[in-house]
Amino acid sequence: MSNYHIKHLEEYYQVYRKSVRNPESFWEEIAEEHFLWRKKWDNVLSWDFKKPEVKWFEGAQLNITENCIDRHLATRGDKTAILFEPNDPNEGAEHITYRQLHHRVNKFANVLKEQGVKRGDRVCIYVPMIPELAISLLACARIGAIHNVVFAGFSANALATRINDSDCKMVITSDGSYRGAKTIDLKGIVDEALESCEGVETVLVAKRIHSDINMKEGRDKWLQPLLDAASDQCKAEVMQAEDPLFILYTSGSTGKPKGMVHTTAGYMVYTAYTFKNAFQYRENDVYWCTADIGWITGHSYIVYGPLANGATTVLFEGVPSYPDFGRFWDIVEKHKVSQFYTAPTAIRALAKQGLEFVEKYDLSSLKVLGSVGEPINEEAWHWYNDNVGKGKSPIIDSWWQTETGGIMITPIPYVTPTKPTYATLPFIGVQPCLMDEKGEELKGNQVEGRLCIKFPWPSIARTIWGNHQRYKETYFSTYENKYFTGDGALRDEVGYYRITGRVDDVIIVSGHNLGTAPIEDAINEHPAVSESAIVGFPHDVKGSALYGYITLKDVGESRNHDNLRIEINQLISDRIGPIAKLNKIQFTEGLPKTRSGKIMRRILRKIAEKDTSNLGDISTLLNPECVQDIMDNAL
Ligand code: 7RM
Repeated sequence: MSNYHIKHLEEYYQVYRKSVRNPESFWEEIAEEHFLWRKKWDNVLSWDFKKPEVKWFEGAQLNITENCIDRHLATRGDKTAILFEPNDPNEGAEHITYRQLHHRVNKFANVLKEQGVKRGDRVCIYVPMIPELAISLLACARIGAIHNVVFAGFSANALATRINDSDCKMVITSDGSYRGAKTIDLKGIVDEALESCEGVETVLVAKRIHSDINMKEGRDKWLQPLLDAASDQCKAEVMQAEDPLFILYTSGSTGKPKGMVHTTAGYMVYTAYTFKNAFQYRENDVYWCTADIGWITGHSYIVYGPLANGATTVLFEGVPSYPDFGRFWDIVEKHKVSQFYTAPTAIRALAKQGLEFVEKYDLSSLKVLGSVGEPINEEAWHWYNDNVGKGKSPIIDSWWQTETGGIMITPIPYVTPTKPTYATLPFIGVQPCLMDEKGEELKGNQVEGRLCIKFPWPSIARTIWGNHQRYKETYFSTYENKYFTGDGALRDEVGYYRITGRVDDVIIVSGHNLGTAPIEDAINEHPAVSESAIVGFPHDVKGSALYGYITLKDVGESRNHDNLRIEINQLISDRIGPIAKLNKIQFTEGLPKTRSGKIMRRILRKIAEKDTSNLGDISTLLNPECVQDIMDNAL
């Protein structure tokens, strides 16, 4: 038991050392003591990063839903598993207990079976943030079907690509979805996508907005009547440890999206163990991650990790700005949220709104604040720390990826002293290293390089669906025998890691390697600045020079832009050095972002390079309209 819940720093170092010296016996002990197995493994780990091939707990048999639901029934049957907070606060929250979740997942699983879904089949889930979304993932897992969740903000084209690539035979969706004051015609998007998806036989439609939609005879079926008629008992399919649990697409910098494949046992063990420790979850806590289940953060830290720990996990349908910018804090107060996990983009958007929205609410239930998705800039870190955490809730800046399945580098709250903008120390069992351009590992502290992982952890993605070669080339070919993350990082004098941004964002100015994060950090400290993004553009003397796109807090900022430019460069000069001063500064109305809130520097780089003939597919952006505006005003 002792290793499962880390409580102080010395213990962290001790358990960490153990996990690195003898990973197999370490993970075996965790797996042995904290999960329900139908059969134990024959072999804890076999791996070869050259092939690449990784297998954890081979020979073991289990079903992840028995771990996330059934085993809690005896002790937590009446505890809230999922706390659904709808888009419209007046609709009222819905508490789904573990017992109710058990019934609903079983019914849904039986419907899937009746509709011809078999073990190993792929099911596409294109559902907004309503309980049916979490339940549909679990229903697939119950019967051994492989879920492929597509974020319900993606276009018909993006949806069709993902359905076809993984050859899904069924799509689960809803009539429509709410997004603040707007509704979205999801079923219409599905209909359009399916015009180019021949393999889809059945579409199950949940009712959410009660809109008048088209139902295609023989293909489309309303979900509710099928659920009503189904039995609430469904035996869990006994799965092999390495059977795929799900596919989740992540966009590559070039080419089509990559269907990352996660398997069952290792993913379960790692997401459960990281959840328990990175959030210090205790039995009566209410935990809330604001991500969408359409991203890996939602898979691992709304659904599987929390439920495997018998936690109460909030599922929020809405947006931070509806009915006003106090919505997050209203929910924290109402449900006495203890752990709150969000993204820097959301923090910056809320910080821009001023303090009155935060100060109105009682946030004293909060114990842990989390950040994920992008480097959190210093200014946003302090805003979060001071105004949300009131200086007493540690911020866990957690670094990880769709490919890693779970959190890899993070402070453990109340254990690891935090440091703004630092993800700090590797999680238990994670062996990061930094590499230089020549492929040599940088030893010791105070070094900066490319972030790799030397040894497999249980939830590493096993392949790219249908393209193992691409998996090998993308992650295991840059450095021999190492998993390459694509991120740059530095290690400070005590061994803390700071992620400096994607390596393709690293800009070499007059021979100096500059990461985007520290420069953006300095810029964002300026009181008039809301957000910024830095890219390089060709320069005859420096090789590359810096181009900054900056969004001001007050769009109609009346101050002289030239003065602002001088002040901003002065700040950069003070914080980093004159080498990092910007050659060009363009003030923008907004920055292009992915649907999960990451700034798309690739597009900004093209504009800075004056190469806008091929911007790639911008239709999946959150705000494609800002691209034209940026192009029109480019310097
Ligand atoms: C969980 C998630 C992965 C990329 C990753 C980084 C960036 C994520 C942090 C971060 C700095 C962080 N999965 N990233 N977390 N950068 N600090 N705490 O976001 O597949 O969608 O993205 O996101 O570049 O490689 S993801």
